[in-house]
Amino acid sequence: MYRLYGKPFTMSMVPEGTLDEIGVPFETVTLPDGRSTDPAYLELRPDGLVPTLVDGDLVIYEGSAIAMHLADRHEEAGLAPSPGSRERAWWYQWMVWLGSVVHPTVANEYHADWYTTAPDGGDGVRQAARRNADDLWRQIDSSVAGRTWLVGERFSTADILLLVQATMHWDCHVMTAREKHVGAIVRRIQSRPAMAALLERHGVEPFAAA
Ligand SMILES: N[C@@H](CCC(=O)N[C@@H](CS)C(=O)NCC(=O)O)C(=O)O
Repeated sequence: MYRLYGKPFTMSMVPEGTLDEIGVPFETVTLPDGRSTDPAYLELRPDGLVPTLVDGDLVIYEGSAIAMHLADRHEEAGLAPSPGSRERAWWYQWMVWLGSVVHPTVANEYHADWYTTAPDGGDGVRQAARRNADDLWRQIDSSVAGRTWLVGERFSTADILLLVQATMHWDCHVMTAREKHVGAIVRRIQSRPAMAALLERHGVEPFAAA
């Protein structure tokens, strides 16, 4: 059985939501707050962050990478476009970009103290992260105009990642009201039963109707 190491309201929601959508049983291990210093966990993920998935003798970390691996392992669930297709190329684009550009901007906001050595520098980092996050979501809004799902005509792991990133925005309800196309797509994503249950389990208030 898969074992997923995670924490409430973190990137571990992405592989968790992927496993829920696939419908396979999995075990979760909830780690305490902060970077783990537990040597047994550091053997699995050397930076002490979550998520990490153990799949038999395979250990894999990075939320986007885990979700992509799971989509490939369970092709029948249809959570990734066909290999070699244009949609597959865009799926890679969004999985990598949301995980490696948007999420760190969010993390700058939550963990401002990780990004400065100045004793009073946290506020400046936080303000810059908020501005940068707003800029990114404005950019995302123009990219998702008129789309049903983030990639092609089918729901995919990119939608799970988009929803999770939207919930992590520092002022997510105001942002999704302002960015109308983002608001429409995240409401569609959260209306799937597995996604609604995921948000509820993590204490996230659903996005309100427009
Ligand atoms: N890009 C990494 C991000 C990992 C990361 O920043 N994890 C955060 C949660 S989203 C964490 O473990 N923080 C420790 C804590 O806040 O307790 C991934 O997707 O795995």
